[in-house]
Amino acid sequence: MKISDAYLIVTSPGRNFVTLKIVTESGTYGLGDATLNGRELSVVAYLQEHVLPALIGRDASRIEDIWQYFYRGAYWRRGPVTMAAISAVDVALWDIKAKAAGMPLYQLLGGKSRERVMAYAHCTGKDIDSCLEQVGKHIEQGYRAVRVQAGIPGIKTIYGVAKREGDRYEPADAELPAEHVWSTEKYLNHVPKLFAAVRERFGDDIHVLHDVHHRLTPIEAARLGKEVEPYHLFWLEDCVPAENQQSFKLIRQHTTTPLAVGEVFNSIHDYRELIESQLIDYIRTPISHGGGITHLRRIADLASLYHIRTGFHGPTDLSPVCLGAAVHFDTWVPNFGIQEHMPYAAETEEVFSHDYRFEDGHFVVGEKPGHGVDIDEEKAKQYPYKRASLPVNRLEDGTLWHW
Ligand code: CS2
Ligand code: MG
Repeated sequence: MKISDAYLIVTSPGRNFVTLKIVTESGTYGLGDATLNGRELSVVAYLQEHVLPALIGRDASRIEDIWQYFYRGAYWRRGPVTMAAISAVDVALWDIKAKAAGMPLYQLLGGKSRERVMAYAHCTGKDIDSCLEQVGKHIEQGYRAVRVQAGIPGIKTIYGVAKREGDRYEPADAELPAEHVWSTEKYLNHVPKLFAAVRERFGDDIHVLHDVHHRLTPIEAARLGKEVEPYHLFWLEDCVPAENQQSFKLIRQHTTTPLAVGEVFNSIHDYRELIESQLIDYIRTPISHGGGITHLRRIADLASLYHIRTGFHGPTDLSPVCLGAAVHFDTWVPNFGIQEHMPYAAETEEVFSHDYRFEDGHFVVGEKPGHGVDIDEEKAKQYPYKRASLPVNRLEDGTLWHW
């Protein structure tokens, strides 16, 4: 099954996506997602210059050997750009292998561990009441789990809340980083009221998640985790920047609130201490950033030894190719936790077709051979790339902080 061609499709239907297409001599092709929000063309250059030329002529069935070739052979190992490139190759090769075997990807991984995959919705609002309105709407749509993010009095622009109702808030439209101002004190004094209000209005059954987005120190995260225990959150996500894995020992000493980490991680080595010391409860690294199916299986298996479950990152800055592969992985993986769901823009759905379904708050995997996602290359041409940047954050005194 020789690789005869490999090329990239860069398109921006609603936001920027980079898709890798690997074609074999028989005509069977596979797709991988190489999108890294705000760094798209870095991954394009890495793939074009250092990966695609070395792919041509290789045996597409040798997924593990190709993974090792681009990982060990890179010398400059790991990092978001390198691992996004390796992830795209890996997912495309698993897509090809499943198509060649005539089976949906989840079968190749080991078959179904569940009929459907629980998702969580993004419920946001400029204030608590408007966030609660969103929670009500999503519960009516069948969601069993909601991520709640609300404006904080005294903070002008905050992660996860659009400036205007209904606008997208995942920043992808600023050519250069917008600068936001952050106050930990204002946030910590207000956000517990959000969870209290959700429990007050909707009771205990709905799973409630929250994304702190890397902004606290360990002791501040410990305070927040402890203070919100009465609201038994499903998880507090990214409560501190996680380069220092030791930080979580301090947080763990103070609170039983479950912790989710890893959307900015890109290899098992980022997790080792967190997993082996059981300092977290969910791993977040998406398949398109963490080394593809091949490496995420390793991370999920290590996590399973320590009672840790998956909770894949899944906002719209990961393409439907990544989500499609994730739904197959989520359907198979024994230590599944939850899958993030943020509906794509209509243009995105126009360019990418998929056979996974979303109904009643859950994903249902498709039965087509492969991961079931395809791209319309003609339609993709209608949406040219436009540079986009994630914001930066400063404290009120001007200190550059974590966004
Ligand atoms: C967020 C992301 O969905 C989440 O958990 O952390 O939306 C994050 O802000 C974006 O992926 C950054 O590109
Ligand atoms: Mg997050």
